[in-house]
Amino acid sequence: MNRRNFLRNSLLASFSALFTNTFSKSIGRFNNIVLSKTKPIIISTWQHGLASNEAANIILKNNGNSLDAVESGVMVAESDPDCNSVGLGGLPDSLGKVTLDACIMDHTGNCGAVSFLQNIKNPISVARKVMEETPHVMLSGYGAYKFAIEKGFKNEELLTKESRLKWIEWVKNKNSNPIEDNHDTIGMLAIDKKGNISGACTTSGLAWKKHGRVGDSPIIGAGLFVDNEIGGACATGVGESVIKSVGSFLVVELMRSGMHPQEACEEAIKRIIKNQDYKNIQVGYIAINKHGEHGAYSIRKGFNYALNYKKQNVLIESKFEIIN
Ligand code: SD4
Repeated sequence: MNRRNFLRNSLLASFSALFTNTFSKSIGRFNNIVLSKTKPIIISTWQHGLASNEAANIILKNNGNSLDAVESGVMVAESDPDCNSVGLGGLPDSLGKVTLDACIMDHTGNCGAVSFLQNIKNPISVARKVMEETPHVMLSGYGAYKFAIEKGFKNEELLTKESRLKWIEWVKNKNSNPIEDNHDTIGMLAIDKKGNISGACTTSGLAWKKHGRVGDSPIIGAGLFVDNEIGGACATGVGESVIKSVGSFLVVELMRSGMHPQEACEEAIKRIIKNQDYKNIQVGYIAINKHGEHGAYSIRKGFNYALNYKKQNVLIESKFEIIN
């Protein structure tokens, strides 16, 4: 590097340090709790994130890595029959079939996914096997099922009595509230003690969806994205809107350009509002950056997320763009 470039780079570095400092002070308004700059940290979508965070935290507390943490964490929601939008007990599609989507991504940028998977309770672990034991990123439908069975997963009926009754009700009336019926996907991001970030996202997708429909949750860049140098993001809500805006990738790229995770989530939601018909939909994002700062934002009221850091595990109401 010549002297001129050196001086220019030094000036840029000082300016950016000053900017980051001022910026960090000004972003205190974004979160309803004090900004965390703590590792480990775990953040996940919706109320069931609380129990899932606990499981992830056991791994991180014992010096485990973030990949194991997010897998074990979201498995709690997948295995809970009362979680109506994830794994066992998930609301079915229009034919009464529970079809699952999931993906996982680690700090090296490696990732795996399954989509349109049936009769396997923990799709996140199948996604991890796709990542670790195949040269591929995603397996789908019967192929994903066959792979899971080969790897020792059990065939299980995932349609619970309660979900079946809700489906019968829907078949009779064919009316559904797209906002009310469609939340509970779990997306989780974690940073371990080494500072490595991983993420996982798993869902039964939109209730009463067309048979064969795949949402954003198994799609790297849409439902989940992690870049260990920058941070990670997850999405929940109407997957079509997230896919169209490549939501989680967008949030991470906005953080790369200097935005705090809160600002990045807000900008990604505003992008949907600007470019799409958002009237009857909900989308929410959560994000963390490399420093352990977090953010969350949704189109409308009602989205919440679970944050585990500094020995606390709390449910926080997300800020949102519009009231109804
Ligand atoms: C999907 N994004 O399949 C999922 C649904 C969801 O909270 O996130 N619900 O479109």
